Amino acid sequence: MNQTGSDPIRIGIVGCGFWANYQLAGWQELPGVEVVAVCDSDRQKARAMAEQFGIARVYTDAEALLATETLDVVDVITPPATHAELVRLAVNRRVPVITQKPMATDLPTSEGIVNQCREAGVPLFVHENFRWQTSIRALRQILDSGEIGKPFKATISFCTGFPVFANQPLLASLDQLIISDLGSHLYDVCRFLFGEPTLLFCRMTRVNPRIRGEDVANTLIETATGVHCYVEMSFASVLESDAFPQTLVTVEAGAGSVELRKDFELRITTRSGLTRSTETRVEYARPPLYPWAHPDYAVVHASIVDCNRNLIGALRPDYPTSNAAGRTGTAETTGEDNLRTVRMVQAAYESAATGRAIRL
Ligand code: 89V
Repeated sequence: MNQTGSDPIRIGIVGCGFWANYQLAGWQELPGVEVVAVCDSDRQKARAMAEQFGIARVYTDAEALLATETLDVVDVITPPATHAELVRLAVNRRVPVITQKPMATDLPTSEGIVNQCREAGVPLFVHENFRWQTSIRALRQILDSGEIGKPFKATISFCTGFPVFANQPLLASLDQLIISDLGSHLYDVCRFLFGEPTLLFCRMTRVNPRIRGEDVANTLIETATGVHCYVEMSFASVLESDAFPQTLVTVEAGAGSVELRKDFELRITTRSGLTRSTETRVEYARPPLYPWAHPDYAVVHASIVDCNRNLIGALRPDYPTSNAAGRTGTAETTGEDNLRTVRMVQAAYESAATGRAIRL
């Protein structure tokens, strides 16, 4: 028993790379959650991480981890191409599973993963954390309040020159890069803010000659609610003011607008009384600053905690969640839900290849 009044939630981690350090620290922020074992094919890496975080047991084989440990959930933090096989192993042992985004490298594999879990009755979640950023939640609250009216157009922007390949060298070797890695997040934010897409048109290019995939993509999305949302992303930008790793958003609506700017500034503009003039209110939606967060990624790392809390709430409906963590007992980013985001990623590549708009 623990301070949440029930048995600890036992987690096993597969993959001990750069991102796993923050995922593990994020789990350790949550009461009643215990990471009991870590696994990596590189024993040195697994040992180092276990030592750093005080984890009791180390494995080099995911099958052995699943066979030996009694787990409430296995958290898969490995490259996307390995997810399908690791989910299969978890399903064989009937252990609920979380994968990082993207769920897999293509839509058919993602559908296979979701179908397999559905048929076996094994819960599947995708760790999609951008929608859990404090500023994105605050923006959604403003939209839900109705204060600025019904949105009709928006821009979601993530353009940076930050050396992403220094910490995540695998990204430089991917045939499909920015739409898969970052577009997964941004399209999911588009769905979270404006609902499901109906039409999507995308252009992409590669600017950096030292990488394999595309590092720039521009997408125009129409949603069922009638919003035209322009999603721009770049790892090749040279800008006076680089907001990495913040997502900047502008929403225009019938009765006003809201801008999420650098440094988590929210500017809400509405009409003032009966005159045609406008007034702007400024708020700040800063993320919690965890001591373990990498200073360059603080906003993204903070959202790991709320995303994890939401996923645990679905496994243990009595788990204490804060308001920010959404409804207890319901995970927002289930495998089923995330398939809609994966379809957008696939549609973007199809649109970029054919020059056509894709209906969803
Ligand atoms: O959060 C992420 O998925 C990172 C980055 C911000 C570089 O896209 O890979």
